[in-house]
Amino acid sequence: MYRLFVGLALPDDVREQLARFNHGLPGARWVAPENTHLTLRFIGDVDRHAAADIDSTLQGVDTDSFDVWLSGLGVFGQGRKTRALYVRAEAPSGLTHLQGKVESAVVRAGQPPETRKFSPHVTVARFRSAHPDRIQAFVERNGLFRAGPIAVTRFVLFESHMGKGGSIYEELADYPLNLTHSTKDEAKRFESQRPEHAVRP
Ligand code: 2AM
Repeated sequence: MYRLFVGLALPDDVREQLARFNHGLPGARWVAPENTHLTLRFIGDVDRHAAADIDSTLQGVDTDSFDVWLSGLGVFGQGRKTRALYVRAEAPSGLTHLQGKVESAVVRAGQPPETRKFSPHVTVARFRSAHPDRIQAFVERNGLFRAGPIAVTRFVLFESHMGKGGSIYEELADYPLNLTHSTKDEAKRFESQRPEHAVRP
């Protein structure tokens, strides 16, 4: 079985910027810099045939590249039940458009539709038992965090491997977006960081 999700990889410099958060909040389990990503669609466990079908419909996604910005912090859950700390992602329209296309492709491959609303974010920490006041203070202290523009010129089918030290995400396949003028130069920089070992399911 493959535990899959579709998302955006982040350039190394943005991962480094996010890594600067990784202290000063007791009880937080920080996401390792190499694992930070933006989830477009969580799929879950599927067999090899379903994974190949998903790969095939994702290859048919035809849409333009765009820029995304990271801006400010937020949390999922409330009070002692706060589950995650994230950085908000913003893109005028490109991100929602791509997410819609990915959703249709995944459903066309036979997966059940997503019922939750898309809220673009990059998770930076998770909590087992949260200290709400400390988290609130941390969010306020780092509220001015900004990164971008980040050129989104491809999206990725990730496999999640669950281990003792937390999950590790492997790129199984990636899918190029049509390059637009504003993202062309950024794309070259991002392309040079792309792993060479991405393998189709
Ligand atoms: P996140 O984007 O908020 O961190 C791989 O597990 C990715 O899929 C994670 O980034 C995770 O959340 C996202 N995801 C969404 N729904 C999930 C679910 N039901 N179980 C596990 N991960 C999920």
